[in-house]
Amino acid sequence: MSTETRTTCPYCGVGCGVIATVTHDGDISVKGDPEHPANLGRLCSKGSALAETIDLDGRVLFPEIGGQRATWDTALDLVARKFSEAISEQGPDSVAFYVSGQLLTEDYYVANKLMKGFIGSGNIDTNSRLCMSSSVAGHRRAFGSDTVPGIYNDLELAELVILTGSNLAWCHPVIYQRLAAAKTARPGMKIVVIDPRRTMTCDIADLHLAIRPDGDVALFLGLLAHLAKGPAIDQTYIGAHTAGFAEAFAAASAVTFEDLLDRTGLPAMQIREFFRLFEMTEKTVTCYSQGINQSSSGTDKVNAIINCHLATGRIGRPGMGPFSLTGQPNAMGGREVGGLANMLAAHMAIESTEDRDRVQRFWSSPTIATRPGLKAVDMFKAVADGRIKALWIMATNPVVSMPDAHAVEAAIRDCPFVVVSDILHDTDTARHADVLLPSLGWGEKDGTVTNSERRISRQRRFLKSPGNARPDWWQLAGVAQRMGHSGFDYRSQAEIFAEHAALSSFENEGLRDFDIGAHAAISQDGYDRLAPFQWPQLAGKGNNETRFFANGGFYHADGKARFVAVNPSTTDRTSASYPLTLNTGRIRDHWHTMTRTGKSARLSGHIAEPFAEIHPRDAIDLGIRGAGLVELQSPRGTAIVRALVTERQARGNVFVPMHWNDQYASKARIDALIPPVVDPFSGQPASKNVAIAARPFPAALYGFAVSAEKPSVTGAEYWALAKAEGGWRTELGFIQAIEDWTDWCRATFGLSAGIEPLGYSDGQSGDLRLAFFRDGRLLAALFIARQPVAVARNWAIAQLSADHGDMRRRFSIVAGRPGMDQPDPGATVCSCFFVGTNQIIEAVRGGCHSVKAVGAHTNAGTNCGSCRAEIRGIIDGCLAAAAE
Ligand SMILES: Nc1nc2c(c(=O)[nH]1)N[C@H]1C(S)=C(S)[C@@H](COP(=O)(O)OP(=O)(O)OC[C@H]3O[C@@H](n4cnc5c(=O)[nH]c(N)nc54)[C@H](O)[C@@H]3O)O[C@H]1N2
Ligand SMILES: Nc1nc2c(c(=O)[nH]1)N[C@H]1C(S)=C(S)[C@@H](COP(=O)(O)OP(=O)(O)OC[C@H]3O[C@@H](n4cnc5c(=O)[nH]c(N)nc54)[C@H](O)[C@@H]3O)O[C@H]1N2
Ligand code: SF4
Ligand SMILES: [Mo]
Repeated sequence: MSTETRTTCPYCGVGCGVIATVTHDGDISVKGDPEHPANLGRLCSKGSALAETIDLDGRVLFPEIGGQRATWDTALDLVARKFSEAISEQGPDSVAFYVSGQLLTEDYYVANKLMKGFIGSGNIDTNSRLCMSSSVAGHRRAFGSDTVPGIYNDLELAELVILTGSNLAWCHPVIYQRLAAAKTARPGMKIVVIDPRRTMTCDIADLHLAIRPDGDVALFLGLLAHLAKGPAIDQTYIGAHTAGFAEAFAAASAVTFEDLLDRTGLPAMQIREFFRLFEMTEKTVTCYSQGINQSSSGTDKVNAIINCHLATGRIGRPGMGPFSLTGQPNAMGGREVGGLANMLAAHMAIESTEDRDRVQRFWSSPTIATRPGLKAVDMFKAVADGRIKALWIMATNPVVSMPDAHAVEAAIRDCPFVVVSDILHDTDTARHADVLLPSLGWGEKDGTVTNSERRISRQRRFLKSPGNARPDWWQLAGVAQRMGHSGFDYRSQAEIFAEHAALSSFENEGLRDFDIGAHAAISQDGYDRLAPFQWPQLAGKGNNETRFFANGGFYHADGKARFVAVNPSTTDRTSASYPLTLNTGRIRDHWHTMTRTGKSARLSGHIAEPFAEIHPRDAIDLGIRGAGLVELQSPRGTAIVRALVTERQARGNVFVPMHWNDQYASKARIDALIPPVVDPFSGQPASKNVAIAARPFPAALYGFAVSAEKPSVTGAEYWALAKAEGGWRTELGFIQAIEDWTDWCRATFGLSAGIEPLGYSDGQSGDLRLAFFRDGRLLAALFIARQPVAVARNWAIAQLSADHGDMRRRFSIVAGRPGMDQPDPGATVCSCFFVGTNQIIEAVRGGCHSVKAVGAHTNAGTNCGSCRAEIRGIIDGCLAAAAE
């Protein structure tokens, strides 16, 4: 007997449908929902590993005040009292909420309602500020509303898909797979990737433009000027549905071709080829994500792209349009409820007296925020300088993810009253909470999310609530009621959703794009059965047209779109002291600050430590060796990570993932290096273009360890740990040798004094190996060397689960060059079937020259498919090497 629950993946904005199966003895498995329109059964590596990330290890299960367990009543009373006191003493703007695109719509709705309608401040901002706010600002400038015109199917229908500032293969893997499948079916389809790095997404690209950081505005201005002179310009559309073309064209024409070459750093041939493709292909979709949004010119980049689509009338028709790929599972839902400091609710504007009046009447609220609140970066500045007295952080980890992370951490630490609602007990942010509230996580909570194509899907619970954890909306409503506010006596998520839907259609009359009035009277039963649907869905209208703007109908007062005359900005921030440009972003198998994906050995095996991608020639200039450690420095902070020397990287650029934090590494919180530079329109931080310096980290000794218990490392300047099958793996770097390695191991790996190690040490080479056993099991093994340790990692990890009753086996761990005589699978490529690089190379050498053949031989890439691009890369690499 088992039960199946249809729900939605809690990770990226693709919004895949998931079927979770719980057997009678509690085993949980997940698979893609074949009926969900976003994924039609597919899942990526992260989605496939969901069942491994929902254990209760590390969870916060009871409210805590000052680190001590408390009841909900005491905790919520205290929160309500502290917020009320601050408001009565210093006014409503002395409190703030910092929330998240990972909240469900119902949670988000209640948070926004409480802050804007009842506390009466605009001080609710969200990590979407760091994520989508430039797109929101760009949409509002162009369309008069925050509308994503297209749908996923447009990518499949298009003849040209441009991916700019998007690593689709790793960040929206299921859309990538849909696109790759469409291209296989219609090989004539062209794909252009615009990214300073050669990412895995380039695997399906016909053209990769390795653009100079922030060269995008110039490129799309150049494109507009080019289009205006050729056959693709659509004067009819421009005349009927837009305003401001002449000014935009003048701004675009001001960029000379020389200037364009200089600002983009691209060869003239490539630029011409790109312009020609765009000009000749009516069915063009331009997708963009953080390489566009996270920039000091992010909003201008968005408008430069939209300008080109408006000028050609290629918007809102099948296979055409600008397409903002949203990051978080509910980035869009947050925008719909107005969760950003400069929005109101249901896509209404905080600046509009009419809108404010309408929302206040709908809520019957005592007050309403009269002006936008503080945007994330300014909000934390206000926390730092004491203007904010009480702060509630919910479902986000700003000590890791905010720019100027050290300053943000200090601000949170020193703030008089901080509430953190999270699912985990130990995060870099939660450790500073005065009140820590246990939230329900994915699988335990109920609600809705909206994906990148405006599709609203249910997340459904299939697990019991652990400990005393409660939904985020329940926590907010409890505090609201204790503060004396009416209008928060919700009994269920369904009631909140119904209210949200009713507000969306309240006095709407087609004035606002976001309208889901069809669900305004939804019952509990209807909510339980709610199938994924796209908005708008008006009352009494059934399913509507799911694209916007093919025939105009924009949301500016005159119904016309606006061209925006943007200027190319100069964004080379490097200097003699900080000569390199730091770019940051994501890897395939980790999610943000790793609180969930870090729990999965499978996902952690893909890339197990923080790294910096550096071009080989820069590495030579800097004296940095591949696999050595590198220290990165900006005026704000430093980080130590592994050097990954690769030609995929452009010269002068360094890429570091955003994921690692103090729970998993000694010093890899990369946001500590990022200054709080923001886009002037959206307030979104420029996390991808930061001047830094790099130098080799002077490690005297390197180490690698596997252990059954989670290590607690001291004495190593560099450490990075990752979950591994049967325990943990740890990479180490020491400036000085440890005096007594046996004692160090005991303290680090929690070994009792009675356990004596098996050891080997070579004074001359500096190699040292220690292994500790109990009852035929390996408890911990440490490998130390003067060079980066050459132990086969997956072999060493496998020893944690192997039987070591036999002494000879035990000796094999410390003898010779461990693992070198055994086949080492190499770094994990396919995390579904645990297939490593070396196994794939072996298969290629054995004659498998296609991804399919490798899959048939090793299983790699045959489940979720997220690694297919990497497999192809390995095949190409092997074949190229063989041809040399
Ligand atoms: N595996 C995984 N997937 C995720 C997430 C995750 O944490 N892990 N997070 C989700 C979230 S919240 C988000 S917002 C999305 C983000 O998804 P993406 O935006 O696709 O991811 P990033 O890696 O942040 O950045 C994309 C690319 O922008 C490039 N870039 C940097 N500077 C420039 C520039 O000036 N111009 C151009 N054209 N490109 C540039 C970078 O080199 C990088 O390859 O991913 C979502 N999906
Ligand atoms: N340098 C650099 N910095 C970046 C970026 C970048 O590309 N470069 N990207 C930015 C972007 S686009 C984003 S979206 C942010 C993401 O950054 P964050 O939002 O800080 O990252 P997460 O790890 O997703 O944080 C989510 C937190 O919520 C907790 N959580 C999970 N489920 C629940 C729940 O149901 N309820 C509650 N209350 N808590 C829950 C998790 O344990 C975790 O602590 O980072 C931004 N920062
Ligand atoms: S693409 Fe992957 S992470 Fe994104 S929603 Fe689908 S399964 Fe989840
Ligand atoms: Mo994001």
